[in-house]
Amino acid sequence: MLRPEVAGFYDQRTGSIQYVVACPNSRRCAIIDPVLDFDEKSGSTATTNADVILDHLQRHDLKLDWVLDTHPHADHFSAAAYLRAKTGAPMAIGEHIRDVQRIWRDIYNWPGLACDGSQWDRLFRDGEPFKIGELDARVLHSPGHTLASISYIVGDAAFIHDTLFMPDSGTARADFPGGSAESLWQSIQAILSLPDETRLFTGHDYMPGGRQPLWESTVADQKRNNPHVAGQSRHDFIHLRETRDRTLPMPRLILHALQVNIQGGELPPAEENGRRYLKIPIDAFPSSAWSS
Ligand SMILES: N[C@@H](CCC(=O)N[C@@H](CS)C(=O)NCC(=O)O)C(=O)O
Ligand SMILES: [Fe+2]
Repeated sequence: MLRPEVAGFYDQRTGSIQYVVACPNSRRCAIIDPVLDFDEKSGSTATTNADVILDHLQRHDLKLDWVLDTHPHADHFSAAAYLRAKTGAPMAIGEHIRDVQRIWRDIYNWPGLACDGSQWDRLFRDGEPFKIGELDARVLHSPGHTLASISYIVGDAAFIHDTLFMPDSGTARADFPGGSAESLWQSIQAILSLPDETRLFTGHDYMPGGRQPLWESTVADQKRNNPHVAGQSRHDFIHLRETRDRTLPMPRLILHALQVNIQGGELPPAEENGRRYLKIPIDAFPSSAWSS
């Protein structure tokens, strides 16, 4: 089996990992989960993270086949639209993005939002195969954290985003609109049924105990060492996940980010004064925990 070359790019501000997965033979590649920088205090955007990735492509003589997102992120803006505009590469996500668009269209009271996924060039079905150069890639629908979440399996590597984190960090939360701890459990079981030596690349690392950021594990490692799955039953996992989720405040940027990410990372259009604006719903999540 052809083994992809994987490079991870850590965004310290959001604890996100962005990936370049490359075919060693053809020098063709995909970017997964790129971040568009946003500072909510000043309302400023920047393309620092995405430009580091573009620079990496140039230095390693890589040609971009795809800009991929695993799910509509709740903690940062996607840089997919920016990277498509810069490179012309097609942008893709899972087909259930349409369901997520409908949920958030109602939360934002946004009747004009196209909820057909037409903002992307391709919507992937569960199990759908595709190519990155000579590499065989396929999609595994992995709902739970969001309704639309998918994992990308490329050769012996799986990009599993917000399902399992590093073994010392457990699993992703499942309490966003459309989330489900039960679905997350099923999605995790499907990932753990991949071969033991599969390289797993996670979507976030929050550096527990102040350790260095890490993002690569294996199926065997997760089965042995992740306390959310090792020796857990489905019932216990759901209980643990739901109990913990009730204590977690919403991500700092969830209300900013979803309105951008359900449009593939496209910022709202400028108003007549040339400025773009975000819209924040008030009291949309009355039962959510407050940040201290
Ligand atoms: N403190 C972070 C939390 C972000 C967050 O909720 N991350 C999600 C993934 S998008 C998660 O699963 N977090 C698990 C946890 O915080 O235990 C923020 O405000 O952005
Ligand atoms: Fe997420």
